[in-house]
Amino acid sequence: MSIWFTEELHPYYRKGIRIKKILADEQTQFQHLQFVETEFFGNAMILDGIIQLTERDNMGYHEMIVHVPMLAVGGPKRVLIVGGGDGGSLQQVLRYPSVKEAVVCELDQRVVDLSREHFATSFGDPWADPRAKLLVRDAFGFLEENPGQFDVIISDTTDPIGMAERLFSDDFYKLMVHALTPLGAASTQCEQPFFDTELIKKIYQSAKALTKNPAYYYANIPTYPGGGIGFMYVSYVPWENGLKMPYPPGKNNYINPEIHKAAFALPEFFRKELYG
Ligand code: SPD
Repeated sequence: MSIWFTEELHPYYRKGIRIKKILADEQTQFQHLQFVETEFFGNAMILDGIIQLTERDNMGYHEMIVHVPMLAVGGPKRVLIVGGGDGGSLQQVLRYPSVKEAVVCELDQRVVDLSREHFATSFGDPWADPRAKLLVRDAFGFLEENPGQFDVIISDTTDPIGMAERLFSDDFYKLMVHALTPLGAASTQCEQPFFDTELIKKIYQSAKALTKNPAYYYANIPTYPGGGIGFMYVSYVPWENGLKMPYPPGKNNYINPEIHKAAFALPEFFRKELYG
């Protein structure tokens, strides 16, 4: 079998990947969950018709969303991942020997179960690490119950549609910053400069009102709209602190010192929109 999957996140833009085989296709309590074997990108997870990750290009996303705040904080002990049921961010977090506990707050148990099965080649089984703790619940309540508890928070979410929309709100950013330790740092999935300029500006304003050194950075991921995605770094600690820190044990496939620094350089139209 060889079929094209076309993603239609935006009404004015489409992209496609060729699929060899459908590995799983089910309606969970929360969403339409699909795992497919693609022709070029390895296995991929699709939620409600939107590509979430592929084995071949997820490293740009997971290494950048994780290592930028982890390195900036230096020696983080307690880490929270909001969403992230596929295990990609967890795998990167657990590379740090300083981490004592990595909590993943994921709403959909089926995302975890099927990712363990279909991404085992890429991610191993990070859930088997005794430091990993899975909470199948909504993150809002958990953040509320845990003020000042986490050195790093990673908001590894879907797009701001339906139930995930709240994770892009001012209320969420307030709760997230409240759950950080004073010198902690957060990073959030923060969409695409061309397609989501107004949303990113709004989020930057929220982050600016809550911390001293927020900044937007970007990674190349060919299977996402526009070929990449950005992240909001949210902290009192400047992201540049991380440039001096050694990488954790294990192999990097995307981040290196040059990419780390360059990721914060923004195209002029967007830099002006965001920073004035
Ligand atoms: N438009 C696609 C955005 C996908 C963001 N979520 C990725 C989850 C990977 N852990």
